[in-house]
Amino acid sequence: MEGERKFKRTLVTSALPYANGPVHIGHLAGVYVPADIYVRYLRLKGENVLFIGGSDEHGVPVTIRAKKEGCTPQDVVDRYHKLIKESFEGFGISFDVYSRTTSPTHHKLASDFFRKLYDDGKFVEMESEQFYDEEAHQFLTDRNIVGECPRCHSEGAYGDQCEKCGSTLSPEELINPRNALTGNPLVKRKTSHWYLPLDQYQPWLEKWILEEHKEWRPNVYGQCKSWLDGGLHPRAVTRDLDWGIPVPVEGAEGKVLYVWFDAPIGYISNTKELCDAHPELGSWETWWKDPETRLIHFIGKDNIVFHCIVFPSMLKAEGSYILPDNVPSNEFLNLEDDKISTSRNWAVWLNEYLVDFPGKQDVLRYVLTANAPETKDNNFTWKDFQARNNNELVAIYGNFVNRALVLTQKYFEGRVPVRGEWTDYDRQTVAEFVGVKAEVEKLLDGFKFREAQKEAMNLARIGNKYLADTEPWKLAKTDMARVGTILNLALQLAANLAIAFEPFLPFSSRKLRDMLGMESFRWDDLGSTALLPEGHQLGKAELLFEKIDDAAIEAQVQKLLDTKRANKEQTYRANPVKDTVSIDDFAKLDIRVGTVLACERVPKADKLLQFTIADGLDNRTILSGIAQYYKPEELVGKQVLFIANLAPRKIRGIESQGMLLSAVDVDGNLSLTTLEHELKPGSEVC
Ligand code: B3M
Ligand code: ZN
Repeated sequence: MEGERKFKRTLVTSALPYANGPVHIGHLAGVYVPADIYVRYLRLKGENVLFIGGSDEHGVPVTIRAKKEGCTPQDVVDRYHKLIKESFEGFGISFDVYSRTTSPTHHKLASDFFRKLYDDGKFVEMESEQFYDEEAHQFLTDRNIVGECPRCHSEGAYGDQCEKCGSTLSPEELINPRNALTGNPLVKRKTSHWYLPLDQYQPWLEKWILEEHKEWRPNVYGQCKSWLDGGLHPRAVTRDLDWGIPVPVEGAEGKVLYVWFDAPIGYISNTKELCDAHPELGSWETWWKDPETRLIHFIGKDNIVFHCIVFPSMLKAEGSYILPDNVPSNEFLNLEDDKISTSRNWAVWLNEYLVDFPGKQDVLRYVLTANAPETKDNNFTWKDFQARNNNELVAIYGNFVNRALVLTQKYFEGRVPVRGEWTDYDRQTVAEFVGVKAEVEKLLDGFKFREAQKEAMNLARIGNKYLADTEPWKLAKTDMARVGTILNLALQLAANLAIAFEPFLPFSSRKLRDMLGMESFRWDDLGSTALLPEGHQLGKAELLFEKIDDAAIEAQVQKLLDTKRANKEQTYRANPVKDTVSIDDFAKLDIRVGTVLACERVPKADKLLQFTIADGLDNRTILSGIAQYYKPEELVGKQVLFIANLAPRKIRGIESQGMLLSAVDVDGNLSLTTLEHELKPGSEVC
């Protein structure tokens, strides 16, 4: 059990983001900021720790993006790997390595890993029927198949999910399944794949997780339990796809490792790349195979099953690896009460934030931690962002530090004053802040980052209260020695803040250390009242944080409103275009303008309307199935388009002499085509 084991080193991984789009605040809040806080904390304590990151560059979404943009999958991942890496650097996410799953090291390691399991007989090979596009000579994955949703009947539902009604689907359920990109119809064809028989690992997983890891976060433990209670099934670890790591087995041409098989191995490959380049860190195998290594995976909640069930089963099957000690996973962060969505562009993109708020990385780090979705989904709003900056960072932390420094400049020429006898009140203040260290440690060790940051902020609150209560500016005329004692303590507190906040707000902490001219800088010094020696010369006082005004916030809100509007204009993909026709074929259709002289319902037919149309020759009767959409009286007098030479047909005993043209959208909304301005009846469409 946790706590009884002794560890020599900690290996921290954070989920490898898909390199098919930029990263947003949801990523930062869910995974990278908490992981970075944890790693910085351990480093500050002098522990042996590595922080592994990288891009996940395989998988279907990359290929879809490439096809849409008319470039290669490699182009896509090159572009986004760079952008993502820069965003993380911008926010001070302090990876020891940030590599990518297209690297040769990874391809070899993942391929060898698969081959070992294959040789050891750990997979089962099974045949199944999958959708196949005969024209493209290609099996299609769930995401590449679209069709009509069997639940809400909207078009464009994916083989795994309908985005309109949110139902989870399998491709078999779609009505009229087609290739999402080409619109080609699909057939079923047999294919064979390798499966990891998770059912065989079930008893072991039950013991390992449900009995031996009761300390995991309730959301993580709960999700694992419900997977296990539902019974595990074999999972395919290969795919028919041309983007990924080729399956290293003879006769497996055209097949690659499933992205969720290779991606977690990326943690291992990236560690290997790092250790191979820096032998002083020890061998990668020590980090992954020595039981004295503690392995921690930081992930988002949609990745729990892969990190707690699938990957550990792979590691167990391989046999020589350690297993994760903990998998701190966050819930989701919403944005302005709406689910963050890459496809709907509903996000605050990190690369854009860095441009819009230069130098304010810590503000976002602070707000995302203060609002971290640790136990339930949480919400980010720009108003809250502004309030937390102005009322907490500026008014509490920044204000305290600034007062301590400016007063020291004013009365002591920027030198740490001599400390006299402490009063009872001083001692009480010290007692309060000395306890902060143990409290923050307990919270960080338990992955409670939100609470931990709050506790760190309390140091600044204590400082503010101390200065407000002791009012050194009033004593300056009468008791300079007392002023010195007060400011000495205030400065020691400020130095404590620089340490306590380093994991959370590294940029501000750096700035504060520079202002204080701090040399010693260790976690263990937290709680000390002698961090800055008497007479020590401080640096220049600058503002740690600045107010964010309404205009900056309104600009961000406006950006989101623009996205909402753009989404209303296009949230779907229209049906693929039908086969090409020649101009001669088109010319055979005689489309004309008619004026509606009369319109009435057809008795006993709730869909039909009967129109009398003036067509510039004789009037004609046309039936149209649009009664659900229009009241007959509102159409009289309108000009419409109709096909004049369609063979007449009898419906309900009435002859319909043509067809009115209407348009219908994917949601089933219908509009009759009308004219932009009036023309003579019988005018021809050309
Ligand atoms: N790329 C999914 C994600 O970005 C996936 C994580 C892989 S971690 C090995 O949410
Ligand atoms: Zn649906």
